[in-house]
Amino acid sequence: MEVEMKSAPHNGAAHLNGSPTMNPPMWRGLIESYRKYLPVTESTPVVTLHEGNTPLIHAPRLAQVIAPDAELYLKFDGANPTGSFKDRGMTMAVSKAKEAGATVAICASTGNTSASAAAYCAVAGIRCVVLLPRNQIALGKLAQALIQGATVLAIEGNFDDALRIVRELCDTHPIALLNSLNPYRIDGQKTGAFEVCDFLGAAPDFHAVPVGNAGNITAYWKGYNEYFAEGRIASRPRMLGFQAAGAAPLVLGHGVDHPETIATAIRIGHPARAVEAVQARDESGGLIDSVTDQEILVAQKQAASLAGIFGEPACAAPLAGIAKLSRAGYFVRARQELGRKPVVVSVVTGHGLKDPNTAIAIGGEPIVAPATNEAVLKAMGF
Ligand code: AN7
Repeated sequence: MEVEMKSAPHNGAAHLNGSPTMNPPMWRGLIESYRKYLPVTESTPVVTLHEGNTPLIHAPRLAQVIAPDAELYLKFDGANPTGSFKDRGMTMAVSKAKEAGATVAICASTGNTSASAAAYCAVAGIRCVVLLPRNQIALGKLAQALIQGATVLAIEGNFDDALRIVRELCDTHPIALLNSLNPYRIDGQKTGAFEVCDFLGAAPDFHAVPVGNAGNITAYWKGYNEYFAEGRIASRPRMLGFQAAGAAPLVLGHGVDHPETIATAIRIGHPARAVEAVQARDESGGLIDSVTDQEILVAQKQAASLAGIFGEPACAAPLAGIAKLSRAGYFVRARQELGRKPVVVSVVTGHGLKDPNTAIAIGGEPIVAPATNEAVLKAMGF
């Protein structure tokens, strides 16, 4: 991977880079690392928390159980500063908002966007307002938005209602829109595809993502296309998008007015980037399918207990989807065509600690034991 080492006039930590005590030097965030692919200029103020550069983790034990005919890699975007992939889009969107002189920014959110927006606005000194569907936000995300100083509005409606309000307010007031309708969000998030290719040295055969508002599948497909057009990769992956069964407008082919799923991050019935998501599916020869909440919870536990990766429920949708495709022989066929196991990347878009309540509900109760060696050995089954 190419990491530019030029001085960064807008990066407050720039003096640390190249310091003899830091070897290798600190990752400077995705704008500095992928600057030539991003719509920034030398005068764009870079608002960064050093997001990106998240690990791509080979997960053979998990693959053995959910997709034995695939080489499975998890792109752990829960390792971003606020714990989700939204930081990739937010460093771009907030940098551009600051460049444009915005003083107030707003977003609707199922949680992660609000946590990320609040953090980057805190860095930028921009007032942040977030609209959240009341009682439908995972605990950690709400905590983040609140402590990072956003004005948090719990809307008596769902995400789609909140997004409609936000769009209308931004049309009529001088407020910066931070949802993924903002094209800079997509540009930031496409760097996830660059990292996958840079780390693997090639494009994967399949790329799986959870789909909610459909910004991320749009962004990844854009990123793969840009690397392909430049000749940095020789092929592009098939895009595999997965929605929760109770919130699956792109599978049904029409909007869902009352979306329901335990994966609150993707509890979205009218995705803003539906057209682009379908385009990514069709151009790549991929698919968008749905999985049940039960399948999601099983896959969340499997990823945590077989790969050590604790993602939030939404990230388990693609893993459940991969398992479903595997059971239907999808990867056996790909393996026969390729003459090797297909490389499948699944993005773990948000950290499991975001939603401790769901994890505890499926994780089971601890075993209570007296504080003696004997009791502990007994509890261990020795
Ligand atoms: C963990 O935060 O929509 O298809 O408002 O938090 O790009 O919407 C979050 C979405 C996947 C879906 N995984 O991505 C929000 C929000 C996690 C997420 C998605 C979300 P998109």
